[in-house]
Amino acid sequence: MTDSDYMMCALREAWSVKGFTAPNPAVGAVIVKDGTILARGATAPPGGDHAEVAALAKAGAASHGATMYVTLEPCSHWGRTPPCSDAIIRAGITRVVYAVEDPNPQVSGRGGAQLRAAGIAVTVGVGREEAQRINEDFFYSISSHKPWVSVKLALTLDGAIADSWGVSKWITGTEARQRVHELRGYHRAIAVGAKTLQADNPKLTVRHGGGTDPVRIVFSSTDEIDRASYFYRHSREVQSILVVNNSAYSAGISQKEGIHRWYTGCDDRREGIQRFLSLAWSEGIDSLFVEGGSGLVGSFLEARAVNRVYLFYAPQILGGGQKGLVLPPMPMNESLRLTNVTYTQYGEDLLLSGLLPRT
Ligand code: AOF
Ligand code: ZN
Repeated sequence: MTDSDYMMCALREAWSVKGFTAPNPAVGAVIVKDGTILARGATAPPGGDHAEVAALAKAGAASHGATMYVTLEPCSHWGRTPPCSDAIIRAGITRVVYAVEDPNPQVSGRGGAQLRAAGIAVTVGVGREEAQRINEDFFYSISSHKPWVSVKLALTLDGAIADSWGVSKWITGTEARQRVHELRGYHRAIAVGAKTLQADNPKLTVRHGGGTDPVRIVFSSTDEIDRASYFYRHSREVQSILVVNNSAYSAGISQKEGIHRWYTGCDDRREGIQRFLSLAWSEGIDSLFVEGGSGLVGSFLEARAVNRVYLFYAPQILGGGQKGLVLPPMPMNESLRLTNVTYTQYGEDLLLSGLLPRT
C-alpha cells in the first residue's frame, strides 16, 4: 500500500463524520506500522476528540514508531481540545503525512512546523484535492468570512420543478431524495422561500444518512408565517429564522413566538441576500443549503452568492413550458458556467454538481 492508499482510508474516515462535526472540519486519521493499519479515527462532535487523538487512543503504545495519515494538518493550538501536535509527539509517531494545511489562522502551518521541530518526518499534500472537497465549506468560510452557499433543485429533463398544477412531489426518486437528506446534514442551515413553505410544507430535517438537524430559514417579503406550517409548529426544536426582505420593516433582529426574525431593511433581492449573508456569518452560520423554490435559488444565483450547485435531473418530461429558475436573461458569453463538474447517478436520476464563482 502506498501513501495515497492509506490517505484514502483516512479520507473515508473523514467522510463518515461529515455533517456531525460543525463548526469543526470533518477530519480522518489512520495509524500505520509495518504495513498494518493499527487504528482509525475521525473528528468527534465539538468538544470531543480530534481525529488524531481518537486514532492514538485506539492504537495505544503501539503507535510508537508508527506513521500517521491525516486529512488535515494537525492542530497546534488550544481550542475546545488540547493540541493534536503535542499528542502526536508524545505518542512517539515518527512520520506524519497530511493532505492539506489547516486554514485556521490559529494553526496554518504551525502544526506542521511543531512536528518537524520535534524531529518527525512530515509529508504534505497527499490527497489534497479530496481533502479540500470534504471541508470546502470550512475552507471557504474561514478565509472569506462568509457562509458557504449550496443550492439544490430537482428538475425534469425539460427544466420544470413542478407540473402546471404546482405539484412537485416527487420529481426525483428515493435514492436522490436520500442523497438530499445527506446534503442537508452537511450544512449548518437550510433555506426555502415562503412560497415553497406554503406549497410543500417541508420539514427541513435530516431523516436519512445522518447529520445534525440544520437551522431552518424561510425567506419572505412579510413577517406573517403560516401557523399550520411545520416550520412554525416545530420552531422550538432547532433555531428557526424568518428573513424578511422588505423596506417597510426597519433593519434589525427580533424574536417572536419562538421564531427569530431578521429584517434586511431593503426590497432588492440581491442586496437582501448580501445583507442576510453578513448577518448569518456574524450569527455563526457558516454554511447554507438553499433548497428552493426556483425564485429563491434564482435570487442567490443572481446575487452571485452561490458556491456549489446541485441539480438533480429526473428522466421525465412535463411539458407546459414552465421554467425551473427565475433569472434575468444572460447572453451566451456571460452565462453562469459551472466548473469542477461531476455527474453521479442516484437510482434513475442524475445529479450534476459544480462550482460557481462568488462575489
Ligand atoms: C485537527 N484534527 O480532527 C480537527 C481539527 O476547538 P477545537 O479544539 O475542537 O479546535 C477546532 C479547530 O481545530 C478547527 O477550527 C480546525 O482548525 C481544527 N480542526 N484539527 O487537528 C481534527 N477537526
Ligand atoms: Zn487537533
